[in-house]
Amino acid sequence: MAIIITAFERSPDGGKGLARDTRVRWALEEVGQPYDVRLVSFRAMKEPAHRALHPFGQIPTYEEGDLTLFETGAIVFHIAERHAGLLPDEANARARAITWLFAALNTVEPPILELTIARILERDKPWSKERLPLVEDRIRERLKQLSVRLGDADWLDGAFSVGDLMMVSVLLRLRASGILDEFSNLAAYVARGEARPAYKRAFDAQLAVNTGKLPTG
Ligand SMILES: N[C@@H](CCC(=O)N[C@@H](CS)C(=O)NCC(=O)O)C(=O)O
Repeated sequence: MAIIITAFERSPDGGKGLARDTRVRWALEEVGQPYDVRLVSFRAMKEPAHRALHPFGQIPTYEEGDLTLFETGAIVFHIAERHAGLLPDEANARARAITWLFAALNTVEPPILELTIARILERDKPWSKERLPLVEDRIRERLKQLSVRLGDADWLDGAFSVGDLMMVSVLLRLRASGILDEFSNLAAYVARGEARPAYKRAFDAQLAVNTGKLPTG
């Protein structure tokens, strides 16, 4: 069954791979599933045809036959469940990998998103300068805890899993802030994720879209 995902026609990051279609592309590359991409403009994302796929008018979406999904956590989990390569076979190890997937999205990503909001959307507010260090410190606190848990391991729980894929994707959004580099084991962890051939293929595919070349599938 052909898989179709949606992505920005032009990503606001200009192709740095921070738009969330990259995580879905990465998961599909890890499990060796080909996919097509439908590019959508900001305007089209808010129109009824796209909202029928994604109630919040966002990307990415995932279509496979009569199945339509939104939310990268759900999409990546679906891919990991259906295809070998992102979840361990052993039941408890599998449950732990899924725990890291949730931890990435529910515990680590929220303060990182707050930083984006504080830096971009709230930049002009009179209280912005006071709020920014508070948000940054909340991220540091989370990263410190994650850094302790990772220690000198390559991945969060044994072999690379869907939990690492999501955690690396979430942490990547921090690189420009410099905060990631304050935690050398986490910076190395993210670099290990980026060095995976599947990540490189996913990154190159979104870069091609955003630099005006034809999308790759
Ligand atoms: N929680 C959602 C977030 C989706 C999301 O924020 N997508 C962004 C692109 S990375 C988007 O479509 N932004 C445009 C908008 O919200 O109007 C997920 O993980 O899929």
